[in-house]
Amino acid sequence: MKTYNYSDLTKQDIAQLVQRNVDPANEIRAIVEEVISNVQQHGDRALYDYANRFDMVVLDKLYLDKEELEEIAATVLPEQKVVLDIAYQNIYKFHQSQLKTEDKVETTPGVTCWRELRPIEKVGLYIPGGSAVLPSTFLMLGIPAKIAGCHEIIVCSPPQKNGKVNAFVAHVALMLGIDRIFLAGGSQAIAAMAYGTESITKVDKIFGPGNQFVTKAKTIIQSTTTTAIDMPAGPSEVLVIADETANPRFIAADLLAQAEHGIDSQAVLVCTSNEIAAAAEEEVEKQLAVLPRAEIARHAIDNSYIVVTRSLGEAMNFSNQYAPEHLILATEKWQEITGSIINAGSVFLGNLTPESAGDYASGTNHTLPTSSYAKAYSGVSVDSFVKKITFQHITADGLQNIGPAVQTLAELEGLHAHANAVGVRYNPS
Ligand code: HSO
Ligand code: ZN
Repeated sequence: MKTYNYSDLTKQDIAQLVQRNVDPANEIRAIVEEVISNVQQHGDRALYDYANRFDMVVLDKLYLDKEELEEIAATVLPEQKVVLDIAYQNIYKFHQSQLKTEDKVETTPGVTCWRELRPIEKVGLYIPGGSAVLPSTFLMLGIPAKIAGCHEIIVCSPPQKNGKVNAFVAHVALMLGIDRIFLAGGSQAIAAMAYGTESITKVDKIFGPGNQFVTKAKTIIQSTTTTAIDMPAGPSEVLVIADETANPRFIAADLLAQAEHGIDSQAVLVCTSNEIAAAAEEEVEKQLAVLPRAEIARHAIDNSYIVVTRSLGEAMNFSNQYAPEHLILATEKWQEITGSIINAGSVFLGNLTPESAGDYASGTNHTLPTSSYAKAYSGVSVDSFVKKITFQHITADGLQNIGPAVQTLAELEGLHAHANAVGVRYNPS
């Protein structure tokens, strides 16, 4: 892995190092736009055609119903169901705690303001089905949607060559009480959920990761329709901050866990110790050699790097500029530095907390902001599936108390009708 000394890096060097996922040529936009317009015009017909063209399957129906899902899920083994249940329970427990009723606030005597949650009525979940099928992602999106109380949950996943979905995906649907999965993948699935087709309802918000076509489609429909998206997603990434108390074997394993996701994943090590950095690099080679997805991980590692710093403070400085999706603090001194984290999607503390735990079963969500979007976005949570509506109530006393200020402010803006809407209420008769 390329290794840099933090103290040798200029501002521009750092800006370049932390930059990722740029798409200057915007190459795939034209292709995706064509798919979107095709789905918009031809609805279901276009989805059948794309299943044929892209997924190599002739579908006679665009969805799988409950009975079919049960049949597909029948091959899931009891011990696999047990671990899916453990993940489900922990994710449920953690996300349930996010549903909080806020206090009512009397800002002035007689003037009360508060916020109440309401679910987003119709949500669309995209469950990828590419090189690694991720039923865990279905749990991460489906559980908060259920807790939020969304009325309609549309699920799209690309059909396999047999016209079905993976057995674990079918099983998770049943765990969530979702009894229909639409067999649509790629940008066509996003278009279908954003515009609606004969069989797929147009949704208010679309969630879920996907390849660059899916991501491009999400960013396009976000500005061309009234459908919102969870976040702009890019390739997955991890940044490990390590010091002399870290274990090089653990560091390497964490870097590779990220690297095996895709050839464009990034795994960055920021380390205060030259020895630990060198040992971790050696370990990466050792562990990489025996990984089933070594080829993918190798590409990602080639696209990754190490930064050696003089202190944990410098390391955190770099990390805050990188704004990683996942941040691992591989140090016994993690408690001393968590306060200085400014930008990160999800943080893993100490030497015994692997990112994999959060990917699957500890309870936190793994749908997180990548490509430095952690500077402004949070990961998916129950909040992502609700709106927070403000309410206010004013009594007769409250109107006397707040009214004159409102009237004067309205008049100084030259908006007399606004002032009048207060004035007429002083004497209701
Ligand atoms: N690390 C991925 C999530 C995932 N890992 C799913 C395994 N399965 C993005 O946060
Ligand atoms: Zn992962």
